[in-house]
Amino acid sequence: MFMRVVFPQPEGPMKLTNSPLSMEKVKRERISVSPKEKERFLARTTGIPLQYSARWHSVKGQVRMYKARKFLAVSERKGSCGIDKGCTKRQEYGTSISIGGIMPKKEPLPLQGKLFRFVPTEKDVRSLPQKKRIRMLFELLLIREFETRLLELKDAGLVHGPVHSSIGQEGAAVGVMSALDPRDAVASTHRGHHHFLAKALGYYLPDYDPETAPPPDLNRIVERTLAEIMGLSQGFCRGRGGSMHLGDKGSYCYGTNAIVAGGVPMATGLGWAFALDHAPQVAVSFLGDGAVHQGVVHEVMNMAKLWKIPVLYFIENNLYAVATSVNEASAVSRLAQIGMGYGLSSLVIDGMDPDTVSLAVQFARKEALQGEGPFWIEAETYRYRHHAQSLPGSAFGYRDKEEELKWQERDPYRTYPAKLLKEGILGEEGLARLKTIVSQVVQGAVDKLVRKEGTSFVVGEELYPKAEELEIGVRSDGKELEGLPYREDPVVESDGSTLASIGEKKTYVDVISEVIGRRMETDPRGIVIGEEVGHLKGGAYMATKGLSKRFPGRVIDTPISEAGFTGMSLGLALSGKRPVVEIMFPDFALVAADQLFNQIRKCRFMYGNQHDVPLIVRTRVSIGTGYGAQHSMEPASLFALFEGWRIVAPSTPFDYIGLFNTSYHSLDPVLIIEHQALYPMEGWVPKDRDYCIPFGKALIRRKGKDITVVSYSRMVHRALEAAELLKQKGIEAEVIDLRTLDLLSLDYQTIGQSLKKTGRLLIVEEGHLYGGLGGHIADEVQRRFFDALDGEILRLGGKNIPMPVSKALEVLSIPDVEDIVREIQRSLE
Ligand SMILES: Cc1ncc(C[n+]2csc(CCOP(=O)(O)OP(=O)(O)O)c2C)c(N)n1
Repeated sequence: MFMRVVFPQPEGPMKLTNSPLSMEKVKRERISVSPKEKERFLARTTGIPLQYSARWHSVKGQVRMYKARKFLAVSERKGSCGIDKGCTKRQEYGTSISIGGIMPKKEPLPLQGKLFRFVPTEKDVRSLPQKKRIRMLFELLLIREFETRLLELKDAGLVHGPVHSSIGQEGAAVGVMSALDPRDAVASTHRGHHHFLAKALGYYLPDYDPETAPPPDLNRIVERTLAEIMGLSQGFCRGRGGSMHLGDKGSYCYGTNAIVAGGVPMATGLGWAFALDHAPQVAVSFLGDGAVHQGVVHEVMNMAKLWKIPVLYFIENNLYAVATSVNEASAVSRLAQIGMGYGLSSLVIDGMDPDTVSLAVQFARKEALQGEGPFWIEAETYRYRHHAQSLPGSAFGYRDKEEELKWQERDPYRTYPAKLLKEGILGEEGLARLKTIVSQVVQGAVDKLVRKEGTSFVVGEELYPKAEELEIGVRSDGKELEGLPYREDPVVESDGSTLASIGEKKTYVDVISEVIGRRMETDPRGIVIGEEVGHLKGGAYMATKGLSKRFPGRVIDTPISEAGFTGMSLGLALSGKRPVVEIMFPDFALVAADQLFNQIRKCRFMYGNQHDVPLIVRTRVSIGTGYGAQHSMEPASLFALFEGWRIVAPSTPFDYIGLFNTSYHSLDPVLIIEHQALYPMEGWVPKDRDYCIPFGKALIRRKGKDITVVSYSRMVHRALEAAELLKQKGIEAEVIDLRTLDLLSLDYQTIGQSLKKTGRLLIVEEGHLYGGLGGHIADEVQRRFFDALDGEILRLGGKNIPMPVSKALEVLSIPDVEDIVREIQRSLE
C-alpha cells in the first residue's frame, strides 16, 4: 500500500511570476527509517510540523520513504515503490506508483483552470494611479484605527457580542475594493469590518481625496458602522445585525455573515444576476481558510464555473480558523488548488500588499467579465489578534510569538506607508496628516456613542433601539400585497356552475406550469430553478411542463446541489429577480437547511429590514408513493418554525393559481406545498390566470354546525369525504381549509367564528402528530377561544415514525377517512 502526501514547500512560498504552479520535479533520495523515527524525519527533511503527520501514523511497520521537494511516497513493502524503479520522467512526477505489484501506466490528463502566483511587476504597480494608492493607504490606516479602538471598547465592556477584528488583514480589503466598481456586490464573513468600511467608503465617497478636508459623510459612515457593531439604532442595520450581520444594501454591501461560508451562495447568486442581466458588474465573496471546506462552497463554485458567473471568491488565508491551522484542516496545502478543482482560474497573491491585491482583483475582474467567469484568489495574510479577542493568538498556545513577529514584518500598516514614502508618493508630513484624520474621525465616532459618567464610560440609553422596533422586519409590511386582484372560488357559493360556465377544467399539475408560465411571460424577472425542471419536457413530475421551451435561459436545470442553488436564489432575489425554486422532495430541504433557515429566512430581519426577499420554493409532498423515509416528509411544521417564511398549501387547482400569484407578488420568501396525490385532481379554474388569493385567509370548504374540522392540503379532501359519510348519520361537520400555514398568518378568525357555532374542534394533518402544526393551532385556539370550546381539542396526524415503504404500513402512517369519521364521532359522544 502506498500513500502520497503533498506537503507545503519547506522553503516558503514559491517565487513564480504568473506562471503555472506545476508539480516540481522529484528529487529522489532513499532513506530508511524506523517507525519511531518517522516524525523526526518528517520535521527534519521537510519542515512539516509534527501535527501534520496524522496520516503518517496509519502507516505501520518498516517504511521506506522517498523524499521529494513536493511530495513523499511511502511504502509499507520494501523496494516496491514505483518511483524508485527506473522511472520515466513522468513517473518521477509521481504519476505512476505501484500498488500491490500493479503498475499501470498513468497518463496525465489535461486540467481545466489555471493555478498561478500573481506577482505584479514594478511597471504594473506604477500603472496604479498615485491617488488610488494614497486612498488605499488612508483606508488601511482608518480601518486599523477603527479596529484598535473597537477592541478597546470591547475590552471595556461597551460592545455587546463578539468582535472578530481584521487587524493584519486590512490590506486585502482596501486592495479588493480599490479594484471594484462601486456597484459591484460584496458579501463578507464574520470577520468583515474591514470589508464593510472599505466597501461603504468606496461607494459613498468614490472621489474623496484623503489629502483634502474630510467630508461629513466620512464621519457618518464610520459612526454608523461603529453604532451597528455596538447594537445601536443609528447603525446600518438599526442595531439588529451587530458585527456579524453588518450590511448596507445602498452600497451593495450584502453583509457580513455569522455562518462560516453561509454567504458564499448568496454572493454567487448576486454575480449570477449580473450575468443574466449582462451587467458590467461582479460579485466578490470573501471567505476564510476555514470556510473553504464547507460543502456549499464547492457546490456553488461548480455552478459558477458551469454558468460563467462573474464572481470572485476571495480567500483571506490568515492561516487559522480559530485555533485550527490550515495544515490541520486542509488536505491540500495550497488552498487555491481547491478552486482549480472546479476549473476556476486560481491565483495566489500576497494579501499583505494592497498594490498586489488591487492589481490581482483588477485582472480577475476584467477576465471574469470578459467571459472567464469565476476566479479564486487566495490571499496570504495574517490576523494578529486571537480569533475574537484583543490578545494575540500566541497567548492561546496554538502558535508562537516567533511566528507572529515574522508576520509583523509584513504588516501593511508599516510596510505600505514605507513603500509609498520610498517611492516619493507621499511625504512624512502627508502620512502624519492622514494618521491625524483617521484618529480624529474614529475618535469623533466614539465620542458620539460613548460618554463618560464618573470614572467609567457608558453608552447612552437613548442610543439603543426602541422596544417597538423589536418585531419590525420579520417580514415585509405587506404593502406589496395591497390592491392585488383577489377573488374567491365561487364553488363555495354555488355548486361550481358559475365557474364552469366561464372557466375550464384543469388538473392541479397542469395549472402549476401554466401559472408559472403566465408570470414569466408578464415579468422578465421570473426564473425557474431546480433539478430537472427543464428536462423531461417538464420536470420529473411535469410540474414545469413546456417552460424551458417557452423561456430559454430562464429555466435552469441545476446540478444536485440543493444548498447551493437555494442560496444562489437568495442572491437573485436580493438583486430583484423572482426565483421560483423547486425542491424535488421536501426532505431535501434539510440538505439546504442553512440557506433556507439561517440565510433566506433571517435576511430581512437581521440586516435591519433593508432587503426584500421575493423567492418562492415549491415542493411536493409524496406520501403515498412508496418513496419511504427519506422522500416522504411533510414540511409545513418545519418551515413554520422559521417565522420569516410564508407557507401556503393549495388543495385545489383554483387555489393553486391564486396562491401562487400572491406568492409571486410577495416580497417575502414563500414555501408552496404541493401534494403528489393532488396532481391528477381536476378542478374548475377561470381562464384568467392573474387572480390572487390573500395570504392568511382560510376557506370553509363545507359548512356544518356540529364540529369544526381544520385541515390543509390533501387531508382537506379526506375530511370532506368523512363529512359526507357522517351526513348520512345526521352529523354536520364544518371543514376549514387553512391554505396559509405559517404561524404568523394562520386564520384564527375563521376558526374562531366556526368554533362559536360548533364548540368542537378536530385538527387533521398529514405531518407528524408530534411537532405538527396542529399542536400550535390547539395551543392558540384554547388561549383565544377557550369559552367557545365544549370539549377537548382532538388531533389526527401522521404517526411519529419515518415513513415506511411497504404500502400496507404506509397507509397506516397517516390519517385516513375512517380515522376522521371515528374522531368526529368520539368528539360528539
Ligand atoms: C457553520 C459554522 N461553523 C462554525 C462556526 C464557528 N466559527 C466562527 S468563525 C470560525 C472560524 C472560521 O475560520 P476562517 O474561515 O478561516 O475565518 P477567520 O476566522 O480566520 O477569518 C468558526 C469555526 C460558525 N460560525 N459557523
